[in-house]
Amino acid sequence: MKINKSKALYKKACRLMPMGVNSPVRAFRAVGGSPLFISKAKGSKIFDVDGNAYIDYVLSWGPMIVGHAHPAVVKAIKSAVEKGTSYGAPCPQEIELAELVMKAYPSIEKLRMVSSGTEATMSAIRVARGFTKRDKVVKFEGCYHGHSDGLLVKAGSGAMTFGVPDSPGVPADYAKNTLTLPYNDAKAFTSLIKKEWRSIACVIVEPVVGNIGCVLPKPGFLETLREVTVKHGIVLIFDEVMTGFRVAYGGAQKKFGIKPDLTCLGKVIGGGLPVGAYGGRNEIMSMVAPEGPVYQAGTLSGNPVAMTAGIETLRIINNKDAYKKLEKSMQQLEEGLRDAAAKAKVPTRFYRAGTMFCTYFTDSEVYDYETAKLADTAKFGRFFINMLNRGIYLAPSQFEAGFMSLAHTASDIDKTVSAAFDSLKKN
Ligand code: KE4
Repeated sequence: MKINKSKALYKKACRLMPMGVNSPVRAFRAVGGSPLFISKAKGSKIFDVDGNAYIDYVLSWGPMIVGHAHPAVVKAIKSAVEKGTSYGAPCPQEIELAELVMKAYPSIEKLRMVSSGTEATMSAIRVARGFTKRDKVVKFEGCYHGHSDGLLVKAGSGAMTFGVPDSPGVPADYAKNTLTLPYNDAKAFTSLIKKEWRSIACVIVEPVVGNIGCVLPKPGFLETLREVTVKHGIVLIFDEVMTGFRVAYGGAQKKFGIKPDLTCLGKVIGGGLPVGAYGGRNEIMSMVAPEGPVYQAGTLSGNPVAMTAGIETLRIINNKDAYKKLEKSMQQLEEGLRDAAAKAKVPTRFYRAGTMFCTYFTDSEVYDYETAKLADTAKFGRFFINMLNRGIYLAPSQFEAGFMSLAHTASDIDKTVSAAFDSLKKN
């Protein structure tokens, strides 16, 4: 692929933005090569400024589940924009989107719209602390819940797994209130809670982990989180920013039959515009200002144009046929990629939950952060570049998930599978 225009733009961008990007993963550091500048997107495809077309499995990191520039979504946004872009006051669209979300997530009795997944998780943790009057938060290694200070924390060396900052700029004081455990380790979780429950406000978890690739919960893991948190009055927060409407219309909580106390959403509910949301049990959410004392606010929260994009997107996927089509496409992709790896004799492990997936370059099972890290990232990097040169745009990191949309056709997937076979043979 000729990408001279992207390269020239990237050089300029690097003088203006940190490593030329507005979000780190876009810089292609994990895979090498120069990031592509995208000029437009339509359906399952994105087009770079040099005119190259790619079948897109990043889909803006999940939101574009109906495909890019869906005619109904574009039409709805256009008409919304003509009525003004932001009021800073309540509008009917907030009610409409809230009703759609709450119908799909019965555990959400009251919700608050925000403008990103980070805001959603940060706010959910604050209200859990306000509700329980406790300070500590439990999270799991490898789970990413956005970039608020208290969540950029990794397991400390201490036996009590007290958190230490996972980024400069996060004060040790913040980090020490975040306890980090291995994902899928129900035993470690139960024993930590037994010791520390009196000071623990909440447990936050990606019910399917999309930020170390795609890691599924072991049978009984989520059930243990639910059972132990109920017993000790700890708020269980499902971070469904990625899994929401992706692993099922009703999210991971529907798929696994677990009712969390709070849920965080984002991505799909904005249909490509900035929307996040957090919500759950009424007695917890009534703590949120101005109804309650826990402060949280946002200039563009509930923005009429963003709400409209979310409403239209959910309307399109809110039917059995949509998920039947998504499932059929995912099965075709899964079988094809497994088959390609077997034929090319390259050891890989493929995991998926609904329409989020990951191929690990490893021949051992991946069930947490430590086992995901055993994957051969150099091999993944070569695979990524080979696929890009064949017109397939995957997530530029071994530790990210890929996504499917309603716009992907059987021939898109056939092309993806044959590109994968050629790339794996070359790998
Ligand atoms: P945002 O603040 O990026 O809208 O959402 C943060 C977030 C929260 N929770 C989960 C489970 C998430 O996956 C995310 C964001 N996901 C990343 C992809 N790994 C967004 C892409 C990026 O950071 O550029």
